[in-house]
Amino acid sequence: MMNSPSPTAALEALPVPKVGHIDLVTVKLPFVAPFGTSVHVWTDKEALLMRLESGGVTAWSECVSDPDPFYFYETNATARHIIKDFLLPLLEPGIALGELDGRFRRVRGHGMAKATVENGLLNLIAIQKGVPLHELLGRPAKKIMSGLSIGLKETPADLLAAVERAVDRKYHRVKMKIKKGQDVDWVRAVRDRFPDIRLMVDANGDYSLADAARLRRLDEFGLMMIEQPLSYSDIYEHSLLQKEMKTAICLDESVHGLADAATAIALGACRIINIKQGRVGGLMESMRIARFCAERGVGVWSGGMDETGIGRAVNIHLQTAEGFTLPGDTSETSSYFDEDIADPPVVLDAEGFIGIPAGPGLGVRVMPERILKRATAWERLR
Ligand code: OSB
Ligand code: MG
Repeated sequence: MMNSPSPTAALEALPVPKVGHIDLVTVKLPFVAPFGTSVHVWTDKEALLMRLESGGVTAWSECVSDPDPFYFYETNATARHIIKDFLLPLLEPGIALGELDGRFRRVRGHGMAKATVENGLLNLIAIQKGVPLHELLGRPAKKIMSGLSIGLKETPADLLAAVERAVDRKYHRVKMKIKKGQDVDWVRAVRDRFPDIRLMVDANGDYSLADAARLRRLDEFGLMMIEQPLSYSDIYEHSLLQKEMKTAICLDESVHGLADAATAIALGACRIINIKQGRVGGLMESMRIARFCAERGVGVWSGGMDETGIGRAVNIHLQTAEGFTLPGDTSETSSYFDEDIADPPVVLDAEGFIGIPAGPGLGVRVMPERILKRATAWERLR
């Protein structure tokens, strides 16, 4: 196996910029339709945003936590607490980002909170340098593949209609949520109607090993992968299940960082990893995991947390990094929101690709009047 230089060495050497005002802003955006999973149904997006101001320049970042701990243990309230009381006090202008990363490691877990600060700083540095974020990450621009995540639907007809819309928009792959009792027949309905699409399922941890026989029935549908079939905290049992299934297992919830990815790969618990930059602690850890996986033939893709245009843009820039060979959960803004807080919205081109927003940093413009319209809390920390 190659031992190539770290993909984040140059980023780790960057000095932490001096930051003036720091604000935490909570916004609430209604979804165009409820988003159902095996763990919860969300009807809107409550996002914790961080605003950094430095010498007349403003940089935003988005925490990917939800207000509730149903997908992940962090919540918007715990993230606010950790950012405010433990992470921001470690900020020191002039130290290297790698040094800050090291200081953050003393705080165990809370990757979503860490990612909010780290991504905000990287965005700020990119804006100050006048370069797009992907360029700061050392990566050339490219067209990004698209993927839609379709929530649990009331009826198979609703599901088929949603898949049909995705196919018409030319999405590169379609993911459908499943849960116990809403799986094999629903997948068959989609497969019968769309025999050739790249299709995958996500169970959000709804099954146990006792369901192995049922899960094996999914093998006949030529799925790209099954995402997180077993418990949100499990790696070992997934390795047992993977030996029993033809379909590739993809881990989401149980990978919190590079060490978990290494464990999962060593055990053969998955053949694919969903990297949510927030869940693993930010862009730098995402790049480390993606490189690690690429060197071992494990595919990775960028997951989503139905982010606003801020987090959505972060995920787009991340996908220029080495290793992101599979289409991720990066969909059009309109699949979640009628009106987002940032412009331009994400739209697919005629071949289903997504262009990287042009301009320094994230490349999207955060619209102050839309933030004000959607804000439910605004806290100036300094
Ligand atoms: O499991 O990937 C998941 C959304 C919220 C919480 C968990 C998940 C999801 C998605 C949507 O599947 C991904 C997206 O479109 O952003
Ligand atoms: Mg998932």
